[in-house]
Amino acid sequence: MTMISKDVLEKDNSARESALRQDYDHLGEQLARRSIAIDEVKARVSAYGVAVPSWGVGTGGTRFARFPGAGEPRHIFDKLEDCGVIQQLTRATPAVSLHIPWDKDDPKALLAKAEELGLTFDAMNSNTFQDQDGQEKSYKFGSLSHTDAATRAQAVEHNLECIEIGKAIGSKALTIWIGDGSNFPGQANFTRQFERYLGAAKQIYAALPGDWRLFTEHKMYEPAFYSTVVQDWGTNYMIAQELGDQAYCLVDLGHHAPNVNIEMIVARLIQFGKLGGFHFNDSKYGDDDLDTGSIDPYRLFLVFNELVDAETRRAPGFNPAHMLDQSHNVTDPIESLMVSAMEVQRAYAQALLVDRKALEGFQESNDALMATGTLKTAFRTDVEPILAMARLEQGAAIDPVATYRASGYRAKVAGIRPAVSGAGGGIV
Ligand code: LRH
Ligand code: MN
Ligand code: MN
Repeated sequence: MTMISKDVLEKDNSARESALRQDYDHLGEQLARRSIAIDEVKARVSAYGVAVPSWGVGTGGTRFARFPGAGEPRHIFDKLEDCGVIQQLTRATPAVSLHIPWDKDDPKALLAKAEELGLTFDAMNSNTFQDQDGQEKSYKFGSLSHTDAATRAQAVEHNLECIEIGKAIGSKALTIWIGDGSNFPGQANFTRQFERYLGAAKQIYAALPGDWRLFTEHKMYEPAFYSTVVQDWGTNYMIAQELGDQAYCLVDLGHHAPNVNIEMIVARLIQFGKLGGFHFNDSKYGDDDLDTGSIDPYRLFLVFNELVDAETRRAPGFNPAHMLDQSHNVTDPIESLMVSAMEVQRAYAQALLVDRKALEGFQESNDALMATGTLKTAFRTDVEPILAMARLEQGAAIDPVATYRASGYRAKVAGIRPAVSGAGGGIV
């Protein structure tokens, strides 16, 4: 089942196809002069996918307000349909990452809907950073690191349930992010709190199927503003080491202090076999959850430069999960997610163009200027014809946003899905 009619897609593509072919051939000639085979780059881009977060297709919000758009998804099945649109038009997002309990539903129905739309499920995300209606113990003072054993047990239990749901829908990973921490100096004993966290995490790890991976996600602050239990990649690495071979660190690009060298964190985690995956987004100040590549595309490229470096030298155990994690406040979330997925692909394609042999030579001879210029040459290359041709050949849209707008999808679903009021405040 396709969400956008083939007629609309083909009409928009046919208006753009001949210009694209000319651009692709021209870029092919330019790359050939650099001894790069454009078709090989295109093949790797075509094989690349980044998972969409189910929570990203609804309009996000800040702690001040949420301004819902038209046709907001009512439930996970609407969300999956929106994800189906994104995949149909970009062919860059074959999987969806679910958040439990936000997306909790009958696993058989979830699987059937995903199959119908040609989607699969990526990592499961647990949620012990909010209380749910009818929940016995509150997470106000923490979850996996709570002082109360029964609260910790409840949080563990929730993670085990996420694994069970994941098993039924073909997921192979669980991502844990907790908001636990403290707001006042002295409120929590750092050491005992972390010990409690590790104890609880070990219980979850013990229930992990043999072919699953556990991703723990660090974040410097928020919602806790004085201290956070899993605050940085150092703590995250210790967790992965303590838990075992199936435990890895997840890097959300927005979860670091401004100016932190994220690409270097990525390199370190790769070197020690603990890079689990990514939540891609962009930020200016904190965990802004802005569209990937919208603020600092060069940083995204530098992250991908590390990934392609690892891929090229076949770093042992290197197999990171790629996911988006964004909040869309002022755009149509479908458009933002399509553009973001393409930005991730763009960074990948650009990183594939880096002349690694030349770079190594410049590094060895300490030629800083030429080394950095080698990266810049790749970054400056406009790879759009490669991405667009990869889409066209896979039956997707040359210009996904244009096709999406031409389809009138948002207006159509707005006629079915009731308007949602933004009155009453904000949300995560
Ligand atoms: C925390 C986070 C984490 C959550 C998501 C909703 O800031 O990045 O990944 O699961 O946001
Ligand atoms: Mn995240
Ligand atoms: Mn976040």
